[in-house]
Amino acid sequence: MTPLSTQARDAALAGLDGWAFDEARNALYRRLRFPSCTEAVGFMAGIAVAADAADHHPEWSNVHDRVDIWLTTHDADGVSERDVALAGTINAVLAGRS
Ligand code: HBI
Repeated sequence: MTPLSTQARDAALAGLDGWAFDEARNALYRRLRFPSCTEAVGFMAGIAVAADAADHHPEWSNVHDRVDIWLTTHDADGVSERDVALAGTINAVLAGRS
């Protein structure tokens, strides 16, 4: 799998609310906060189902009400369309919560 060019990645990011490029991890990055730890972990459980279905998985960490997410494609050694798609899924799930 091939990574997106810098130009294509920036164009994708322009359409992805809340996401940035993390140079150090060569990944799309977003930090989220939830009303509680339970809701943060519940969100992660929902995304895990979608990630398994797509066979594409986030790198993430949870501390209390905070979830940090990095999306990168190991097979491409960088950000690919699969990361853009998963970021879009995550944003859609978040939009559905409010
Ligand atoms: N998740 N983020 C990410 N990147 C991958 O390259 C990846 C994955 N999940 C599953 C997966 N690749 C598999 O297709 C391979 O590990 C076999």
